[in-house]
Amino acid sequence: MPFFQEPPRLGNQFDDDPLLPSWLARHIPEAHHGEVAAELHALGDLAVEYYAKQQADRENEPVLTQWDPWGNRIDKIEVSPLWHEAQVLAARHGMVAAGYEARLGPLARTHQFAIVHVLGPSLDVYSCPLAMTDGAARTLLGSGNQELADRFVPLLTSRDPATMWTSGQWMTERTGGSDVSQSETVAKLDGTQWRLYGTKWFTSATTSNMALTLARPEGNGEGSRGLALFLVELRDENGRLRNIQVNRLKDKLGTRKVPTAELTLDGTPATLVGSTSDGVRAITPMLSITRTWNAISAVSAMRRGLALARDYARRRKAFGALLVDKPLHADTLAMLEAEYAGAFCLAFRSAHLIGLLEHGHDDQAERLARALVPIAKLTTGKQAVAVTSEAIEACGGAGYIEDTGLPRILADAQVLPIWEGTTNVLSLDTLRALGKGGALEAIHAEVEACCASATDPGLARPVEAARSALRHATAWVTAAMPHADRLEAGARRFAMTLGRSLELALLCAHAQWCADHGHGTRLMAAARRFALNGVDQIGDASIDDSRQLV
Ligand code: MFK
Repeated sequence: MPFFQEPPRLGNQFDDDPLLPSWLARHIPEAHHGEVAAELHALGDLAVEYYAKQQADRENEPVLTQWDPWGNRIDKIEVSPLWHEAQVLAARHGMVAAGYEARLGPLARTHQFAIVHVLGPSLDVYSCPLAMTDGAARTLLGSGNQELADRFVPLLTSRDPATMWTSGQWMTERTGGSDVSQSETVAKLDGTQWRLYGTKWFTSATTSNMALTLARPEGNGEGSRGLALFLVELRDENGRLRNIQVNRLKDKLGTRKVPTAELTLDGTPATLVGSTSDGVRAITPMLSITRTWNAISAVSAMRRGLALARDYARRRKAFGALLVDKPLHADTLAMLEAEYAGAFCLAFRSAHLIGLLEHGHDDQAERLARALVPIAKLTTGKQAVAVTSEAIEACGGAGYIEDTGLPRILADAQVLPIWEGTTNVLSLDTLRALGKGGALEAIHAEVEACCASATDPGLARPVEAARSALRHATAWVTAAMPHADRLEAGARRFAMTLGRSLELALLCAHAQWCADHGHGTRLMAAARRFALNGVDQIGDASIDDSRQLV
């Protein structure tokens, strides 16, 4: 009988998660914990079912038809069959709505992102329109425009697939996706109606019902202060795009199921959300929410890659033993599991903070959240690429073959450090957040509270690694502060060190809680391994060396 390798399989994606069940047991009040765990267990099975559908749907991608047979411009985008199902599942399971429901109070975000974490990786990056939908709802709620909030938020946060709307976020133009201050789209008043003219270069999920976008009202000055925030309803009552042309779909490395397009706006009717200026500031609630989605999606991508790599190691024999019993293979997977555990704690702590802020004002939580959101996004984005790359390598050559479905995990993860602010842009945003004052102190308080709670002697070394890396980062930033170039050049190493210190401290605290509450000592092992992977990345690289090298 010739040999055929069994493929890796997924188990229940809630029960098998090494972090999520204990995280929920720790944070969700007892009165609700049973029902939330049961809901997530059911979603854990659904994730397995949709993983199989994902494989079957692998080759379907969005198709743009620009013209009908009679020469009319129609610009119709047909998404993949799984995306149609994802839209129904997302509404039904509250992937956006759960974050806005009152039942769990400040833990609504923890509940919502637990759902996203379990189901998201099986839905072919449908998380993209959902993240922007969530961001749009939050932005409208905070905009002071009650009329728009009353009209659109119930649609964006609906659990009814027939009525739920999704929203896009159009910021990127040919002038750039990072420095949006140069945006060329102009807003003109036509009577009382604003109309937008310009090109949007990277509009993800162009099949959404509405979008929030930036444009410069005629006569406004240059720079980001001259931009204003607008809401666009994409289609009229007959389903026709409102003076919007879809020029082409983007040919991307990954996220190929997401219908990302280049658009021309040619008199597109739009509604002003707030004032006729300061649009970048007005859209920042959107950025905080989508960056949190990004961090959770990074963690989910790691989880999916590791679930498959772990299972494969239990099915694949080489050199006389199962891979899982080979010391080097086990060592490699352990390193990845530790990265996942740290990333999970930071992403879910950010989600928790957002929930706290949405349910009451707390200065300390606000300062901490302002810094943690970019730090979590940039740290987990990089980890997702590294971990998913290793996870497919752990499946050997099969990991490089498209119809195993494995390479897509890496290709999709590669977007996570790019969109929603690149690693460098977010490193600079971290400095911007710390510049507001009080944020670094809030990070210290967070790390210290976590470290102080981790009293088991088995955690002593990781606790010290977290504390000393944070001390080193603080000393570095204090010394670099007066030197603009030095500060900017080291911003990524600084932000990464903050991210890794936070991850390790949060992981130590959770590991201690698990050990004390009957959830085992696995996460203590994860904390010890994470510390070995390296926490402190501070180092004053020479700016002159950099100049010579580039
Ligand atoms: C699975 C996940 C799915 C996610 C799907 C999403 C798909 C969408 C695809 C995309 O659209 S990707 C492109 C997304 N683009 C970005 O994320 C923009 C990246 N660039 C930045 O974040 C820049 O830092 C920024 C555009 C904000 C810089 O703009 P400015 O105008 O040069 O910055 P400035 O003047 O410092 O900030 C203006 C105001 O906003 C200031 O407030 P004040 O006017 O009160 O002083 C800032 O403090 C504030 N601000 C900036 N960033 C903030 C912020 N406030 C809170 N949070 C922030 N992050």
